Amino acid sequence: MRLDYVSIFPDFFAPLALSLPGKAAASGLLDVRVHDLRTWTHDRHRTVDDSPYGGGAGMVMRPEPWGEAFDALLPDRPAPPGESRPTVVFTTPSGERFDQRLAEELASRDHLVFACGRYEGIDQRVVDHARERAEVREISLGDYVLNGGEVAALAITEAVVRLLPGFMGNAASLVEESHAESGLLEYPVYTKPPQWRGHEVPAVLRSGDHAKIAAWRHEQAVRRTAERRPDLLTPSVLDDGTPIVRAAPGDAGELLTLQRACWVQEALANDMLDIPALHESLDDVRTWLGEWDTWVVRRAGRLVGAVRGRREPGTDGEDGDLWDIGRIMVAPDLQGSGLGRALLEHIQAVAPAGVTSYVLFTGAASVRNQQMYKKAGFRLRRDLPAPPGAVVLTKRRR
Ligand code: 6GU
Repeated sequence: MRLDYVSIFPDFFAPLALSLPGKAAASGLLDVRVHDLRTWTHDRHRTVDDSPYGGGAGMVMRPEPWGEAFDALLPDRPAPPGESRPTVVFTTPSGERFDQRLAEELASRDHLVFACGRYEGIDQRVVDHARERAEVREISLGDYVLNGGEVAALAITEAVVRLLPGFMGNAASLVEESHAESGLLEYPVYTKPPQWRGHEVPAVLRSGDHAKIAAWRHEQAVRRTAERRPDLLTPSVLDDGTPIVRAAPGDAGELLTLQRACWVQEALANDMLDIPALHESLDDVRTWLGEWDTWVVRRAGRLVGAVRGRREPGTDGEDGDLWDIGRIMVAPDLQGSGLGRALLEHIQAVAPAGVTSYVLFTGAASVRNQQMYKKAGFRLRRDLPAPPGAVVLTKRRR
């Protein structure tokens, strides 16, 4: 992954050389470049700001140096097929809120350019111009104001880079780390000694009873979340407030209709008439409804979306650590509305504790689906077996 930083205070990025990203850069995983915006000024005072049109307090960053910075850092030709366009991240308190989901999205990119504003902001035309040449995100860390976007860019970098495969030994260290995906805050953790300054490690953690420990941790996580972040406990709803609810047996008929509509589309896109889901009967749908955790969305009484998830049995017949996601279906007139993405988010969130990875399949030629899955942090796994005409994607749970 290539990372560029443009700022009038390039010294802010010195920590990148010593921290974990520094090590990743040394190993070749990251290509990190820091730039002084004033490189692209031409006057004696190396001016980057001026007073705002329309009046008001403070100064605004002039567009010309930014334009030249983009000329230097962004390719002037469209991305070759299979390679993503660069993403320009403007760090600004008026941006969208940064969170783990956005970190995952940025981690899937090949090239991030951080444009760090100072003063009252950057001339809006810089953002509009960048949109013509790259994917653009305006991102804020939260509802408070920093003097500039440099510290925010560092925070975003750390959250993104640790998600890259091959980073910090990766694998196991990330898996157990956070309950973020279950929508709960982390439970409290303890280590030796068992007694310290009059405080004791809870006895259950020393009992060796793994089921009891898991239950205690879950209860603690729920309690903490209710106290500190009650907003996280609200049930899954779409942006407009429409709830995502568990499917009922009576939904089988409508599910079959939706499935036919969606899988005819899949069949045409992949030039494959023998996709099994296309040929299921009402009884087939009734049967899988009993075996899968299935969720649906209703709008004006009509079933417009669905998704199902199921735990893959482990090798020993016990519950496995893999959550199999499938049948993400959106009514044709609502495709592209974000409903599929919301369903995908939801089915990950409801996976039971103990699940450590998600897996899903889609048509090899279903480009739009694959794009959505990649945006959600899934990775194409050509190394894993897939049914004929399909591809498999996986994602680690956090
Ligand atoms: Cl990204 N920039 C600035 N200047 N202030 C912020 C921020 C960003 N996020 C929160 N406050």
